[in-house]
Order: sequence, then C-alpha cells, then structure tokens
Amino acid sequence: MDQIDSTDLAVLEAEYKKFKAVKSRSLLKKYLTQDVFDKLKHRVTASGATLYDCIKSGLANPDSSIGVYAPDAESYTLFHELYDPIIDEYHGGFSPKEYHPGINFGTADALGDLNEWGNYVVSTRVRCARSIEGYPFNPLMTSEHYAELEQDVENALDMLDDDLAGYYRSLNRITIQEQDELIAGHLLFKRGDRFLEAADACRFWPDGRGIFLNSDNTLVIWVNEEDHLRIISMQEGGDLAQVYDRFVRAVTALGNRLPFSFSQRLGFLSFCPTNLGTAIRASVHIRLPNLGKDKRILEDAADQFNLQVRGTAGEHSEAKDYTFDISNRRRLGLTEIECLQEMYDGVKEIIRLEKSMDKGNSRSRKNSTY
Ligand code: ADP
Ligand code: CIR
Repeated sequence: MDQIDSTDLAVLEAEYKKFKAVKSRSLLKKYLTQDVFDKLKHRVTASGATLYDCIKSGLANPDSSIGVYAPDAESYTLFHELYDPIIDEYHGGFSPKEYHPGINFGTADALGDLNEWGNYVVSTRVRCARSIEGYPFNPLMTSEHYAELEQDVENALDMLDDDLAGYYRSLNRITIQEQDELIAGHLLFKRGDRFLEAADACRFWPDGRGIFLNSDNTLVIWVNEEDHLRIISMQEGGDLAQVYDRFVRAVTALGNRLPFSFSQRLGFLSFCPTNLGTAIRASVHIRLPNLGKDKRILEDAADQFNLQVRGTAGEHSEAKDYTFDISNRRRLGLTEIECLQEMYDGVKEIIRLEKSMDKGNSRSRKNSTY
C-alpha cells in the first residue's frame, strides 16, 4: 500500500482538527473518531485516493447527513473502518460480516397502482445508480475518462429499442435555458450541488455529462453526474408496476452492453455509500396536506416504514404545496423487488394515515362551535 506524502498529510491533519471543533450531525462526525482517523490517515489507494478525498465534502459541509463519498471502488475496503459503520447505520443494519443478497428484480405484477386508494400520488419514479468497471469515480476521473466513458455509454444507448428508444444529448449541446426547463420538469440533474462540488465531483463540468430521453420522457438516463450512470423510469400517476417494468427492461438491456461494477459484499458500487447494493431509489411525489402540516409527524411515520422524505425538487430541497418526495431509504442488504415492496407498503400506510387525518379534521370541524 502507498503512503500519503507529508504535505498532503499536513493538510489532512489541519482540516480534521478544524472539523473536530465544528458541530455536525453527520455520520462522518459520528464515526471519524481520532482513533479511526489515526488508523486511516496514511493510507492511499492504487489510483491515489487518500482519506481526505473520502471526507472532503463532509468537512466543507457540516450540515451533511452522511459526509463521505468514495473516490474509487477500492476506498470501500481500504478505508473500511470508516465506511463500515456508516453503511451499517444508513442501510438499517448491515454489519461488516454481512453480504448483499444476489440480484433479484422479481416481477412487477405484485405491485399495483398507488392511486388505488385516492389521488394522492402525482408521479412515480424508480432509479438506480451504476458505475462502469475500469473507471474511477468522479474525483479521480481525467478529462479523457469523461470523453471515453460518455462515448461508450452513447453507443450502448443507441441499441435501446421499442418504447425504450430515444436520443442522447450532451450537456455541452444544450443551452442553459433548455437545461433549466428539463430541471424544472424533474428530468435533469441540478448544477452546482455544493456537496458534490466539495467532493471534487464536478471537475471539467459540463464535459462528459449528458442526458438520454426516450420519446415520451418516461426513460431518462443521466451520464457522469454523481455516478457514471443513473437509470430512471418515471411517469405521472401512481402506476408503480408499469414504471418498474420499464425500469427493469432498461437496466437489463444496458447491463448486457456495459460492464457494471459489482462487489460480492456491497452489490453495485456507487460514489455515495447510501447508493450501494441495489442502488435503487423508488419514489413518489405525493400530496399530503394533512401530514405535511407538521413535518415531524410525517418524518416519524416515514421512519417507521424505512422511508425517506425529500422536497419537491429532490434532495436538499423544500416541499412545495405539501408535495413530498417519499422513497425507500435502504438499498443494501435487500433485493431489488424488496426495495420496491418496502416503498409500496410504506406509501400505502402513509396514504392510510393521511386519510385518517381527513376524518379527524372533519370530526373536529363538526365539534367546533364556529
Ligand atoms: P436522485 O433521485 O437521483 O437521488 P434527487 O433527489 O436530486 O436525486 O432527485 C432528482 C430529480 O428527480 C428531482 O428533480 C426530483 O424532483 C425528481 N424526482 C424524484 N422523485 C420523483 C417522482 N416520484 N416524480 C417526479 N420527479 C421525481
Ligand atoms: C450528505 O451527506 O448530506 C450528502 N453528501 C448527500 C448524501 C446522500 N443522501 C442520502 O441520504 N441519500
């Protein structure tokens, strides 16, 4: 194993010292104890990543929830004393001895339409992250890596057919106004995410970045944003079965053409440890005027069903008009179809709770003297 050079070590030591004095509720703060820091501070991966590369984002953003990324696949093992407890806590119990189960997409038939119980769900989306073998993750990618990877992916996307067929647009060829329209339509990733920027994940932007859309914008593929690939199936309404069926067909078709990075223990490898395993986030945009009045009640209900609540424009955004993004939180230690089932069951319960508050509101209106 290579050793960090003395200049880089001095920077790392100084930054960690500052971080120790800062208040933060991140998992980085919780698990990067002095003891763990001292064990890891000299290590360097074969492609040159140090502990500093893993923790930069969390040091610069004390309001991070996690605070770490992995600059390359090897970081998950070389710095495992830091990643293991973070992975264990985020994914709701995945000890260092555990292995991710084998791939099982199951069948979409078991899932139905989430609007069966009323029109609460505005839209449904299922996405996964994928990395391509042989390339490091963002912070260690060269401009040649970006160009090469984008070309390989574009060639693979050209082979999608029938309802999956569409076209790829490099960000370099889309105006800022067009990008903003796609972002507002929930189709494209945002620019300038401060968590990613601090992790050195936005170098050479917008080179190598782009978006693929099929003809009706229900299959969306992001290239070289946070991960090499994000494969997304989405549509209006609550038909989770239809969204998932399209998702599985797209992931399978691309997996036949591109070598996805996979680890026996951690499943599909991604830049952020929250996206390991299946790398699946199945979400609904759901309007919850009752539950949404008190975010704490909604968060407690979501926790109970292993769900995560985000705002209307995604992670680190606020909810507008009581419309929340609710998704499965765990992605590692359970199969693909189990992730979907967890979201489906939980959202059903959230809708039941929202409806019961309707009744509560009308009862209290009846009892009111006004
Ligand atoms: P990711 O889902 O890839 O982890 P974000 O949380 O930033 O990343 O979400 C990316 C975009 O996807 C945002 O514009 C967000 O509003 C949109 N989105 C997420 N879930 C849904 C959904 N169910 N319906 C419509 N748009 C969605
Ligand atoms: C953070 O630590 O807050 C950011 N780096 C984003 C972490 C990923 N978010 C999540 O919970 N899935």
